[in-house]
Formats: sequence, C-alpha cells, structure tokens
Amino acid sequence: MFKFNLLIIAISCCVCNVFGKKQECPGADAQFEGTCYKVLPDQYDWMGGVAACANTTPGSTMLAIETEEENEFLKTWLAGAIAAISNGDYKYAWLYGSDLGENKNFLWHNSNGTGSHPFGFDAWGIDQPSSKPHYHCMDLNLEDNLFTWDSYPCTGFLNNSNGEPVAVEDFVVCEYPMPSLWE
Ligand SMILES: [Ca+2]
Repeated sequence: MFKFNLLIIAISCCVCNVFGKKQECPGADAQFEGTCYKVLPDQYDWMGGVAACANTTPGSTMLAIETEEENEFLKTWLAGAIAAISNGDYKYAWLYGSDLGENKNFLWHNSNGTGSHPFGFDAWGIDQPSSKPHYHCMDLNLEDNLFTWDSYPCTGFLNNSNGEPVAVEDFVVCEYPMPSLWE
C-alpha cells in the first residue's frame, strides 16, 4: 500500500507539471469554489469599501453572498478571520448590495461594476431591511454569530439619541475570481 501511495503521488506531480500549476488564490485569506476572499485591515464607509476592494486586486469587489453554499462557507471561515484581525471589535461587514438603484428594491451589484442582479436567497435579520430613510446599503451582522443582513446608511454614520452623527463604519471583505488554472 505504501508503494502504491508513492506511485499515486508521483503520477499526480507529473500531471501537475504537464497540465499547469495548482489553482490557488495568491494574496488571499481564503478560497471557495473558484472565488478568492480577502479581509481588509481597516474600516470604511460603503463607497470607501467599494473603492478599497477595487484597489486591492483587478476584478475585486466587496462581498456578495449569492448562494447558500457560499453563506455556509463564510459562516465557517469569516467569524474566525475577523476575530483574528480585530480582537472581536469588528461586528459588521459591508455587503456589495444596496437599493441605491430603486428605493426598497435591494439587489447585489455586479462584479464588473455596472448593473445588478437579484438575490438567489436572502438572510435578512428581524425587521430588516430597515424602513428608515437613508438605510440604502447592506451589511452582514456578525454579532453573536447571527450572520444576518441589515440595511444601514451608506455613509457609515447613524444618529445617536441626541441626534449627533456617530461613526459605525464596517470592515470590508473583498472577493475576486481565482486566477485561471491554465494561465
Ligand atoms: Ca460572492
């Protein structure tokens, strides 16, 4: 059996060398089904997060959770990744969804930066999306590992009980397509 295993490993290496390098996500923190994911170390308002992801890697956008399978992967990976960079201080991550195109019609923005597409599934929290005006941008609620979606002011500011603006900027996860296996 030992020799057989060595033979399999040797054949696998030959196949790698002949057909190309192993598929991977250089510079990313995680990968899942052809997509690379990277957590940025800073916090941003929603538009700042969009720009920060675009500047990270060509084709990179903010996180959009488009399938239940992607959601399950993120539940497993993201909470630990965020805790590692923020000591548990980061509770919300912007999502690349909004109703900026049509009020109360929340959609995912397309990865090419133009247009949008509807949800394949949704995970809105209780009483979300909010009925409050100006709550046009989406984020992911990681408090208590809820992993539900909220709508929030895109500026990253809320008014406190005295009517004063308080920063509630979120952290940002970027995603981008895995480089081609055949490059
Ligand atoms: Ca996605």
